[in-house]
Amino acid sequence: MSNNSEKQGLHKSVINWYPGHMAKTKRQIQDSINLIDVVYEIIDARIPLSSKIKDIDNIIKNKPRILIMTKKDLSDPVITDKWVKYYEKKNIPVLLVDLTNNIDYKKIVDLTAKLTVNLQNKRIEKGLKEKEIKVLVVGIPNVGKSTLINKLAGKKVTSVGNKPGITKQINWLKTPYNILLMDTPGILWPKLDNELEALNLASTAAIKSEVLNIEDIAYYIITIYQKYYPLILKDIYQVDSNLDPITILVTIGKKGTSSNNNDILLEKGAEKIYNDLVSGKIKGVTLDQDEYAKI
Ligand SMILES: Nc1nc2c(ncn2[C@@H]2O[C@H](COP(=O)(O)OP(=O)(O)OP(=O)(O)O)[C@@H](O)[C@H]2O)c(=O)[nH]1
Ligand SMILES: [Mg+2]
Repeated sequence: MSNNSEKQGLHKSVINWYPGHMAKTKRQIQDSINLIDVVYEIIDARIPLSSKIKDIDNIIKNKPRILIMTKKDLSDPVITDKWVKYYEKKNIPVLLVDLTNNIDYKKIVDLTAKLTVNLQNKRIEKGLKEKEIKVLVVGIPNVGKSTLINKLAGKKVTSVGNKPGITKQINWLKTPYNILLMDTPGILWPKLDNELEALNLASTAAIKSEVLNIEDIAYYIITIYQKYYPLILKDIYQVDSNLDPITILVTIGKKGTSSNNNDILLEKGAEKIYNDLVSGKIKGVTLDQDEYAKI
């Protein structure tokens, strides 16, 4: 990886992105954590390692937690299964969901009720009525926090979008399940000093493509396809997966443009590769392969 990165001119100094609202959100979460009964920690099934907030345990302390892996419809099912087992082995309750359907989110309601049954029973024993369960929904940008909240609310109560930074402030939102949800802006760690991780975040639009460089991101995506998913190159893009990544990008860029300028073709190819992955047109891809976790 470091060789590729040097070739592409990817320097650590560029990967220093920490908008002010993230630090603020983190502080606000820490200030209200005592109110919270359950935490939904949201990660993207395509990057189950890179999308996990590094200091999450410090933020959410020992609150009951459900690790929710979204975008199961977009990830590689074989590798995803390994990641689910990896987290389950760490005794973290994991739910794998596709938030584009109307079924999967119900598993979240059921597990929340299970995790809070003791708390509710204690109240009933004391003659109190069941309390509304306060849930913190936390994760990096663009993993589907607000989409999940809209599903649980049964209607659009918060904005969603396929780019980072849609949610700008903390909001409390009601659901019909006696669950009150706290939507939060995506947070990241101050320095993205792991290049592979930064490329994974950029390839799934958890950070803006401008934070790195679209050609570097596309080059990286091509290397992933070459190593793990060569059929995507062969069948979807009709290119020879054994060519070097730059030639592959230029070849893809040629489709739909009359230019002969290789720089323009490279840029067009890079944009196509990036947009096709980010938009979900390309499915069945996991960027954090199982070898990274030695699972
Ligand atoms: N295919 C697919 N798309 C999903 C899924 N969950 C969310 N999305 C899409 O992912 C994008 C991001 O969703 P949001 O709910 O805005 O993400 P967020 O975590 O709230 O993002 P920020 O507010 O920017 O932190 C949207 O385009 C959603 O439609 C899923 O399970 N499958
Ligand atoms: Mg949001």
